[in-house]
Amino acid sequence: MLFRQLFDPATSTWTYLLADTDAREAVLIDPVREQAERDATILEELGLRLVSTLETHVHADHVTGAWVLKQKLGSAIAYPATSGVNGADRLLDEGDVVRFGRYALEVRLTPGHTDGCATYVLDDQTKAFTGDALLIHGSGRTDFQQGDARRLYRSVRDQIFSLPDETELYPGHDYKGRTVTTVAEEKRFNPRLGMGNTEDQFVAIMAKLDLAYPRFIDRALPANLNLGREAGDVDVQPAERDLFATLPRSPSGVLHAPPAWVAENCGRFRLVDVRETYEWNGDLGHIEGAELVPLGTLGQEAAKWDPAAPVVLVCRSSGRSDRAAHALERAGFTRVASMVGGMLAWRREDRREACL
Ligand SMILES: N[C@@H](CCC(=O)N[C@@H](CS)C(=O)NCC(=O)O)C(=O)O
Ligand SMILES: [Fe+2]
Repeated sequence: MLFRQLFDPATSTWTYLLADTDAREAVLIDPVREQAERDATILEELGLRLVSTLETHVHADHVTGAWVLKQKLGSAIAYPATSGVNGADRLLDEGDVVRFGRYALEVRLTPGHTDGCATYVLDDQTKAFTGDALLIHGSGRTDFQQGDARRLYRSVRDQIFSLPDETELYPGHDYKGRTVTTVAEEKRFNPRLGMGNTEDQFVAIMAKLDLAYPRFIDRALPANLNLGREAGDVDVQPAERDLFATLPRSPSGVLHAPPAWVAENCGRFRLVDVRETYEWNGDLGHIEGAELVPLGTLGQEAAKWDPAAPVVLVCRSSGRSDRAAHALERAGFTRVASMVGGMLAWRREDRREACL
């Protein structure tokens, strides 16, 4: 599994990128709006499709990048069901599972910092993303957003400390440059929630914190309740988003473009037919506007093309075009799809569109 820990220095926020590099599916936990461009670039460079963003809670200190990333990449927006937000694509409840390729995150609700907090646990329990329920040797504050120290104590004890001692815990923030901790370390050394402290002791500690009001709360709360969409933001129509972002991956990891999608979006990509000349001129014919580049010569030809420009590959039944798509991705092309079913499907659907 690919795993990247990303930082927003202005708010000391951690964002986590997790991906299956075979299926090329990724999720981002707690993206930051000001870092959306950085995150999109990393995803593009690694050839990953962002399936979903996940929020651990409605943040008070920064605006989520969820809405901006959805506009750019077509990713779904997931929030805890208890968070009270409007319009999320998915509301996550206790025990729900968010899949990316062959991996998955399990949802554990951990209210207390806010009443709508969740912790995301990787399916093999080697990692858990605690948001602000548990910080490294600390905890999220409980003095606003329906915060409740007693609930937080029970959430951490029941839902996080019940994980194996070796489970790595990744927090929503760290203000001292630390990156990761484990269940065992927090049980021993967390001065608020560990060290044998009772619920009453924790409540007393939290009541005395007297923290300053977060700097950006007045901007962050309304924006985050609205998925990170702010005044003046305009929703982009799906057709104007990156065209390839919404295509599904085949089991072998190639983007699959249905013939109807190809017909609808003609002119927005280079259409390359990788069959042999006799097939191009044969019974199935070819799509007007496609270029003939037999598979054996594709490497040589493609070296002359811009690897950032989108390409759709076609053959008879999509066996060769799938292989060609893999080859182009290995050669650094970032937007490559194979027309699923090939010319057989195109003819079966009786398509006559030119692709110019
Ligand atoms: N100084 C920061 C404080 C941010 C803050 O209050 N963070 C929350 C998480 S959203 C928290 O629980 N902090 C715990 C702590 O500072 O111990 C700001 O103004 O943004
Ligand atoms: Fe928070």
